[in-house]
Amino acid sequence: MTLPPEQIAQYEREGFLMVRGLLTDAEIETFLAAERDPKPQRTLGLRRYTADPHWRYLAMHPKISGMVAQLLNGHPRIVQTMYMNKQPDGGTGVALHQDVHYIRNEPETLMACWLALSDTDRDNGGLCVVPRSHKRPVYETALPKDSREHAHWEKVYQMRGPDGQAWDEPMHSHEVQGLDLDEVVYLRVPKGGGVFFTDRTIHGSFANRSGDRPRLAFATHYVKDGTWVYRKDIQETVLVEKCERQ
Ligand SMILES: O=C(O)CCC(=O)C(=O)O
Repeated sequence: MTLPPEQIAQYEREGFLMVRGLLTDAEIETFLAAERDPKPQRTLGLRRYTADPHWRYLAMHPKISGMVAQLLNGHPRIVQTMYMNKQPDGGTGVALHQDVHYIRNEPETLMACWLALSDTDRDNGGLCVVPRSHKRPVYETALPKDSREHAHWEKVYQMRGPDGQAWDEPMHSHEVQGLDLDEVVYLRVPKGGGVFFTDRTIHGSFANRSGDRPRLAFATHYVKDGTWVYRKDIQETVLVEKCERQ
């Protein structure tokens, strides 16, 4: 399964692309069953895909990584993976942001594939995007305003440039400023579907207001081979194996 030229053009025009049927129910159940039975060694955070075969499977998935290769027009490397199990009745989301704020990279090739492991929509805190925002400059940011919608965190990251220079950079959760909220599109992504988006595409999510539907999602961030990632904790990227570039 590869992306036809119209879908690649749509991604380039809109800054995101939703594709249904990327994962089968069996693939999802295998992942979720392993999550229900967590092993103590699985504490690698954003790099868990390097040690956990279930996380690695999703990050290296041949169908998905083949599409990523098409969209990047080159060979993908994995930067990080995240599993987001957003619980009903108030599990919080990630405020509207551009990934390039959190993960500076050069040349700027960072992109994500966000996979729905349950049916997702506005009610259970599904993914939102701002179409065509990827062609805009990087936005100003400020702390997220509503703690019922978005959790707050802060952290100091070690950075290292390609010339070996090292420094510390404090970061915190934020939301982009000056956005017209009417531009936000609340996606309905069925279980097994996914959304590809660029590192400038404004995206995020809100709290899960459903009474009984967890919002389960798995995201992998990729760069094109040859890209420098500044953050030291995720600098050691991993080349996708057996990626079929179309
Ligand atoms: O699903 C969410 O809540 C946000 C995901 C996100 O920010 C990402 O995958 O980069």
